[in-house]
Amino acid sequence: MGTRERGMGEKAGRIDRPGRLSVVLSTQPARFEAVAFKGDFEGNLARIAGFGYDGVELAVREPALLDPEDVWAKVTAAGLEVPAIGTGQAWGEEKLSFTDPSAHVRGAAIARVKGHVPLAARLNATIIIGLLRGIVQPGVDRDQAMDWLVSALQECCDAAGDAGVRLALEPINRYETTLINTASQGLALLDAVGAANFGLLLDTFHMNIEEPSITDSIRQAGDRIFHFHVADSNRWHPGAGHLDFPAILRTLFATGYKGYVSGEFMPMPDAETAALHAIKHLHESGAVMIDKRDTSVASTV
Ligand code: LER
Ligand code: MN
Repeated sequence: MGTRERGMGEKAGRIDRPGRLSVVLSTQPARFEAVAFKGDFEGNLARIAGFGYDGVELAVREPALLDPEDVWAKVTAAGLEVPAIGTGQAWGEEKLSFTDPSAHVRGAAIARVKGHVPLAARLNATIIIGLLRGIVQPGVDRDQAMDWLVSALQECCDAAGDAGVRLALEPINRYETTLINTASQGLALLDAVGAANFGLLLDTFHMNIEEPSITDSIRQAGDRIFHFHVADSNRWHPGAGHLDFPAILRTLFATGYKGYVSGEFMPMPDAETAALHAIKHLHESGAVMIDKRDTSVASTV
């Protein structure tokens, strides 16, 4: 295993680790509890790089408040990459969604996702469609909600595709949404939308609740996995619960997945301990080593 060439912000003694790892960082204060890092953007970038992560997944409520060049410069100065941008705060804080009965709200949700495209293009990041898809609201027919969802996603995929940006739909457990809880429902939605730049984000926390077998569902999703979230069964860091991360990561990398493994877990017992334990446990779980220069698999632990 050789050391990797890194750009600005390289830290002495930094060595290969399993896959490329990122952790979620909110660009502004947020209520969502499974984000270990919030506020003090540059300070958190430095801390996260110092823990040994390769990247940060940014949780962004309103991209219009950010300058893509400024974000890119700060992330790059810290020696980090941004594999993905989360959009769910627009639902959590503003209740924007693709499936709201109000055409005005649906339009605002679509505009918000399109607003993420310049930032995602600058950062070479995938745009995550999580809770922004919404729920089947009272008085709305499920087929109607699905029609709104499919056409909103087609419009967003078109806009993102023009800029070379990908979107990833995240199946989310039944306690948070009534629309798309499982990987197979996600795959059916991908087929309905029919866009090459549209894939899945699988999250081990949600999968543990909804999938009969996490590894079978990873295999089923295969090369349509665009991004991957890790938290343990209790939504603490990997290693704090009962999920089998060696089997999960082995299966994920066997699909040919070369993207980031991104930590979305609660800051328990605190953010630093969680971030450090996550790296250690994922390493001990025997993931594959990925060479950042060409993103090909370099060796297997
Ligand atoms: C977002 O990635 C997620 O996993 C959801 O649980 C957000 O509530
Ligand atoms: Mn997630």
